[in-house]
Amino acid sequence: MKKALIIVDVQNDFCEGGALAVPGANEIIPYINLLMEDNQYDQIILTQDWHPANHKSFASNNDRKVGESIILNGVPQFMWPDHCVQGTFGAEFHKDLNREKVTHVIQKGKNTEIDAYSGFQDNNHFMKTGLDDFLKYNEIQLVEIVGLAMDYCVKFTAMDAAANGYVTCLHFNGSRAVNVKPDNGKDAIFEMVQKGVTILG
Ligand code: VGL
Ligand code: ZN
Repeated sequence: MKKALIIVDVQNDFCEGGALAVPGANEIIPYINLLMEDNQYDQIILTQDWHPANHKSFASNNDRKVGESIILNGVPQFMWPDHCVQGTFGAEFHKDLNREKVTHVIQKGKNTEIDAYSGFQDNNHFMKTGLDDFLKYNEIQLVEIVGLAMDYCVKFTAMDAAANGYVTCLHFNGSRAVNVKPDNGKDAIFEMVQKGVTILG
């Protein structure tokens, strides 16, 4: 059985000191590096949040405050601080993440009009990113998922992986939630389990 590790959005803006810092984010980096050292994966894929500066998920581009919600092209959209702007330091992968064994990178959130939490597709399910095609082409049957943030991009990537027919496991210890509301991380676990994702310790 061929296995892939999907490392979601381990970028400076989601790490300590970043524009959208996820509590405890830096702690998962050594854990992820150890997983990769095991040489058990046929593919190691990074996803990268990669927004144009005028992206509509940014509060600043909608005359809104961070934390508000709007309807953007028919889909609820949380208003985020500016983050992961293409070509900036904040969008770069954290320097401590070992990228030697990475085989593929998927950039997402490039369309100004719609956000993309999942590594597989836009939030309006309009455009696929190429991740599913890549996994199918490489005959991957099982995916393990780690990264940031467990209640947004990790959750939607894991649920889409399960929906697309992959045996899907989330490494709880390799993920951290942003917890805009205190229970979001815990709720995300329940949602993922309901959608067929296995949680590993
Ligand atoms: C993410 C909020 C906005 C994530 C990306 O990587 O979880 N969250 N953009
Ligand atoms: Zn984003």
